[in-house]
Amino acid sequence: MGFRYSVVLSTQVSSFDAVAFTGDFEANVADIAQMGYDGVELAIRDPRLVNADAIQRVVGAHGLGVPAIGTGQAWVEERLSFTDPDPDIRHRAVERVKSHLPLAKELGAVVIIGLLRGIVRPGVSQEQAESWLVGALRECAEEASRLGVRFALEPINRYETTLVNNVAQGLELVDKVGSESFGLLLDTFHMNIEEPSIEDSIRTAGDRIFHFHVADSNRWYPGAGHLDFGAILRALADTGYQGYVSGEFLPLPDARTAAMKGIEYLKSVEASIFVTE
Ligand code: LER
Ligand code: MN
Repeated sequence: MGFRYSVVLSTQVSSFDAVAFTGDFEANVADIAQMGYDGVELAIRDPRLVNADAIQRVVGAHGLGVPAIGTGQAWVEERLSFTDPDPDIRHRAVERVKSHLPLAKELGAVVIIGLLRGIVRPGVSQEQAESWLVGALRECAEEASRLGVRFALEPINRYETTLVNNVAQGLELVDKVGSESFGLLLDTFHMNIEEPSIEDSIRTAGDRIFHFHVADSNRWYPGAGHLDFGAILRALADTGYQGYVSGEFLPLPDARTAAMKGIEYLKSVEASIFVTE
């Protein structure tokens, strides 16, 4: 067996700091391929601002896949969210996610719902926010199913959102939305803060894991903190996960060094745990 590895690359300059690569798209794609990655995860604020054909051509020319498209910049830069008290903002957030689906279909990518879900805003009850969230996800699920695209919500730690912090809450939401097109993105950085046992939660999420982010405990590249990536990759493999293991870590000490050290470390851990197979 063997995992495929990818790393996050932003198609626009962004203020989200755990996106390792920004800037010249083609040069970055070439660099990432050279390092031994199998794919690039793309952070896209608005699909209308990117040239889908150019992306496909550049990525394909370097033999890389695109496992996932991140949408969080629409929250970071524009404050779109599924749980804003303003119905127009909620509507625009749903439309934005729907607008990612055709590109995701072309690229064979999962669309990520991270920060775009929003937070419980002052004056809004938790129940109300959750009900808006389920409604928005159902609307997206209908379109995703129609197109045959998968999308995934990422449980995010309590310091970044007040909605869906852990795997148990994520799975509850998956049940409520009730669509085969909708699953979870698990991220080891958030799991380290929120899960009693990262490995148990991975096993519980099982085939609902549509995508997987890796960063170490300090959000540096894997190997720079104290997470047990041997146990984590073992648990992920046991679920039958067929997707990519995608690096989303701080560009420290710089983006290239982090990406290189990250994949080197993950491949060595993988080799050691599957040595007998
Ligand atoms: C996005 O994938 C993520 O992990 C969040 O921390 C965004 O802030
Ligand atoms: Mn993440």
